[in-house]
Amino acid sequence: MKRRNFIKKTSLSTFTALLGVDIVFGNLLPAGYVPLALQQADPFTLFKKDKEMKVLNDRPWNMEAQAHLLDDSITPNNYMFIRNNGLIPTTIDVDNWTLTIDGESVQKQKTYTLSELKSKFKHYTYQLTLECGGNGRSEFNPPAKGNQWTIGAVSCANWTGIRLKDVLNDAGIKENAVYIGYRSADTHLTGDVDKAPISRGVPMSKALQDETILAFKMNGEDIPLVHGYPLRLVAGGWPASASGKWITGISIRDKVHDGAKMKGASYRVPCKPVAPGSKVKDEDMCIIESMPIKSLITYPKSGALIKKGRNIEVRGHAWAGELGVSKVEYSIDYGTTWNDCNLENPANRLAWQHFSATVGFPSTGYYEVWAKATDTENSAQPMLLPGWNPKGYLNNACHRIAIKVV
Ligand SMILES: Nc1nc2c(c(=O)[nH]1)N[C@H]1C(S)=C(S)[C@@H](COP(=O)(O)O)O[C@H]1N2
Ligand SMILES: [Mo]
Repeated sequence: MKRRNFIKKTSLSTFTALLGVDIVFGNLLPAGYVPLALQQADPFTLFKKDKEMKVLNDRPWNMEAQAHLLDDSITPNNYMFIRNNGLIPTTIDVDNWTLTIDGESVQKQKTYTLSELKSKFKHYTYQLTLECGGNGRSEFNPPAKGNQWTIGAVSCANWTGIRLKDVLNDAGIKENAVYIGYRSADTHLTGDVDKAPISRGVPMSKALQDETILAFKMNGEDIPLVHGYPLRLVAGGWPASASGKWITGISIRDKVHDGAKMKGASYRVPCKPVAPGSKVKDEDMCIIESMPIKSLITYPKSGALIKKGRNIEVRGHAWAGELGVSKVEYSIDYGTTWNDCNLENPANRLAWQHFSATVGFPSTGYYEVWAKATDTENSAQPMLLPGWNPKGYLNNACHRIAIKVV
């Protein structure tokens, strides 16, 4: 009798997660066979992204939105940027997925299954802003290596999960705890299974905040595979690199976490401003924590034509890391004069805030609309580039759109 090798259960669940529907007869797929629908898929189909999203890299996959695509108050999956440091896991077995809490400062190392986590701990839902530390990198000079993000590496989705602090407290936190560090299931680009593509973390104070969650749902559904299915750490307001996807472990550390991309120039900036192009000593680099005040005009689309005499509603979002936004202003004269926008309260702490303004233009011709947000500690966005740093992080310059009045 002929023996057929059937596909492993783990690859089957990954295919199912990618396709978003059950594969009927999936248990009969031959080993090594990739379903046609996935073989033929372009990244937009594969990740269910809008065709106007921009692909920055395909190994690893990195994609960003454009400002006008981010007009929704809560970012839907099809407009959410993708940032991967390694290869998306191909062996997700949800039924046997576990999370281990360990490290020097855990009282008792503990391993939970996904269903234990979901049944044992209370569920919470928050809108959380995630911005890549490198968003805006493309504008720096001298240029910084890495994905040349323009303005589209930011999102604010509705995340549902359990509080990280509830799980950490369940395992027990020793008094000498300083930091947490995550482990995840993606693979290093070299394929070396002993190397993590990324393993970052946050200080205990951030780990223990109410809004720092281990999420299993995004916008009310299973998290899409590329965004961290089946379990994701979400630490809103900090560089999104702190929000580990495909989480399998959290270590409670007795020192600053020293995993991949915690050292050198990775997600670190000069502690004090430096001249563009400077070499900065390792000990003069500081880990990025709360992200700076920033805003984005999501309507109208840059380049819009407006009929003379017509007012338009300009709108967008503003966010300020751990802080709130106290004010958003707009200018149509290159920052010479500013007018207040209406500003809404956030849905919860760490959610972005919506702003709008009715804007009129005095005559026909070319204009720019600039938006400038100020945080609750009175820091405002710089009009043009902020301080240069080796990896091009934290560009929070005012967003500008072009308008033609005809
Ligand atoms: N496991 C894992 N988690 C990760 C990453 C990664 O490559 N692997 N990238 C990080 C970075 S740098 C960013 S900006 C965000 C991007 O999240 P998104 O792709 O869901 O938008 O995920 C973070 N979490
Ligand atoms: Mo990032």
